[in-house]
Amino acid sequence: MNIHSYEKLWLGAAMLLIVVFIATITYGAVGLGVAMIDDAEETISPGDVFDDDRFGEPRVEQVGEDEYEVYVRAQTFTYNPNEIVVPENSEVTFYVTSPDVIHSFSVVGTNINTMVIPGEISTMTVEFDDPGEYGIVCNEYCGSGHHDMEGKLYVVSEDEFDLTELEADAAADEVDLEDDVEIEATVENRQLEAIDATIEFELGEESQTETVTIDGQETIERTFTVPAADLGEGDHDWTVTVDDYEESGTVSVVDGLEDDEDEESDDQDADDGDDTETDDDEATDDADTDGGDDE
Ligand SMILES: [Cu+2]
Repeated sequence: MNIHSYEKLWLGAAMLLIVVFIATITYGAVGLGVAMIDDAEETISPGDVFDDDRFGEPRVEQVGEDEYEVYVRAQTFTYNPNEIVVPENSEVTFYVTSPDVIHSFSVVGTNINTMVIPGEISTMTVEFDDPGEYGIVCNEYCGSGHHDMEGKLYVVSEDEFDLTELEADAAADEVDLEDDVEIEATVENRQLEAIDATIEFELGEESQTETVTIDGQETIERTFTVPAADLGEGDHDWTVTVDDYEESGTVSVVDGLEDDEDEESDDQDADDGDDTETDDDEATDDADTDGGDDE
């Protein structure tokens, strides 16, 4: 049988191509460790994802000097956290799972690209040397909102990076004119190293600034107290600022708020039918009134 020389050439090229493909896949699997998620990895029941220590509250965590762990929940049709911030020169391990359907977690422009299967935890470790901004997209069709499923990954300079969290609120939204208005703030430093932070309270015209050092993985609590009388009746805006973080709200100072409440409790006493006590109270009240009249 005579085979044309060109045909021999193409046959040879086709054979070579097959060998190259097999070699590439083998190198990827053995050399680079590219693998499908399988049951050999840790599993999690999709129904327990929201109650899980790691995935119930997805977040970035510092685990070593330049080592971070990021827990991500891929769910219809968003990523939580939706914006991930890590520092440059860091080694970051991503743990991603899904409570609902199959998604993917792909960081555009990097080789982070994994399927996210309910019940499985996809794990990838990546090194980020330089600051940058990357889009995160889902490339597994997951439903009607699939095209909107996206997030952001920011790699920032070490100076810019922090894991500080501020929570602040008023002890009560309505305060009697005779009481104190209290604004409570909690500042958490989730990094391993101590940080210096400036806590600034503002309430109406009043303000207070304090510089604190918060040890690694520690939380501090501060309360800013202002007598309601100093603020006067009405609504007062408050703001708590810790470096770049800010929380704000409004407190109302009401005259006679407590009197209203007292009347309500008095009514309750009367209903209880403890007549003796009520009589005593009335007797005292009368005495007081008399005393006042005399003056
Ligand atoms: Cu999707």
